[in-house]
Amino acid sequence: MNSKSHSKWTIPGFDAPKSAPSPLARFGWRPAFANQIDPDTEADLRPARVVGVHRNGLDVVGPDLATRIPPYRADEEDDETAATVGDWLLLDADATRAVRALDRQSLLKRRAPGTGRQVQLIAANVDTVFIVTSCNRDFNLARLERYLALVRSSGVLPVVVITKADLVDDTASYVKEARALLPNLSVEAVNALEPGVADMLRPWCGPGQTVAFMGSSGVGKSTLVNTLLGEAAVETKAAREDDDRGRHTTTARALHRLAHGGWLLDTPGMRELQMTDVEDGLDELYADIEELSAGCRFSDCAHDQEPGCAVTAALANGQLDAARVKRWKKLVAENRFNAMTLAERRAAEKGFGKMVREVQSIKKKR
Ligand SMILES: Nc1nc2c(ncn2[C@@H]2O[C@H](COP(=O)(O)OP(=O)(O)OP(=O)(O)O)[C@@H](O)[C@H]2O)c(=O)[nH]1
Ligand SMILES: [Mg+2]
Ligand SMILES: [Zn+2]
Repeated sequence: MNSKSHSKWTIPGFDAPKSAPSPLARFGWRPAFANQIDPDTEADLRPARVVGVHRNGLDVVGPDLATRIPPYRADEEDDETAATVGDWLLLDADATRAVRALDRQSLLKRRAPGTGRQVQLIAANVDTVFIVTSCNRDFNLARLERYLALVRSSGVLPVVVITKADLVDDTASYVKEARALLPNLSVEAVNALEPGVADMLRPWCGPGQTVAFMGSSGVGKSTLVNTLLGEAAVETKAAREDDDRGRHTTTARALHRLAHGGWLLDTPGMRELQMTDVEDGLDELYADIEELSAGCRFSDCAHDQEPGCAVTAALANGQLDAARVKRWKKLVAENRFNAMTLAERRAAEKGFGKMVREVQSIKKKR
């Protein structure tokens, strides 16, 4: 975009200097959104960000704007086009309804729980995900890898936040294990109830930044949100209930605004995180294994009993960890299975029965 067309922009604050965030930038607005607006026909439309999704409407905010508008979906046939938390919409001049949605910078989604193949949208335009787990029962490398694959496949920065550090003698082993999952992964062990946690997590929560919290029920996502906000803005579980016990306390996703300009997205705990469309994340998480497997004698090697298998060789000489290779196989198989159409699954059941049975046995175990 050249500077001439820049001068046509009527979006408030678009040309504001970088040092002082513009009114829109405080809501997470970026040049990539501004660039999508046609200055000739859309200059009167009002950008607004979705901060809450309800059955009968969307809560949207923007500079001098906070209102509820009817639900919006660009394509009735396509679930992914339904407006979700974090989306940017262009509203009519009166801010009564959405005219269109702007292309997303990132989209977090999962396969909807149950047997259907629908996708469930988690959030859009998120910069960082705090993958929250706790030092007690919830801590599980396989689960962390699931979240990491999902987050990295969306091109979002993951940060692992291990809560309830105050309940164990030493957090070092948890931090070390989590850090080993992905190169350069940031991992913080915290007491989510301790106000000092805000300083540790502030680097990701600056003005205009959007952070989503994901993790099992009871790990302390809402507790962290309250501590960062400095007030009991959202309900948390009664103190005596432990991880994964009883019902979820948070039941809806909502964006909360920090006084200094960041946005926090609290989400309900997830019981099941089914992988779909996560190849990119898996390639990153298991880059070393994928690279090795390129050296297997057979291109369709299952890394099981095949002769000339580079993965089996690396397991034998201690270069690879057996538990991690097992997790890799499971996630790759699950992702592949979930990507199939019904017809492909039927064909697969005949032709590649083994893989399908493997996936089904994984599902039963969870
Ligand atoms: N001691 C201690 N307790 C914590 C910590 N973090 C959370 N808790 C407690 O754990 C319980 C669950 O916390 P929540 O914040 O409600 O958990 P959540 O992840 O939001 O759960 P859902 O909304 O059900 O998904 C609450 O009683 C918190 O007070 C921590 O770091 N230390
Ligand atoms: Mg909660
Ligand atoms: Zn192999």
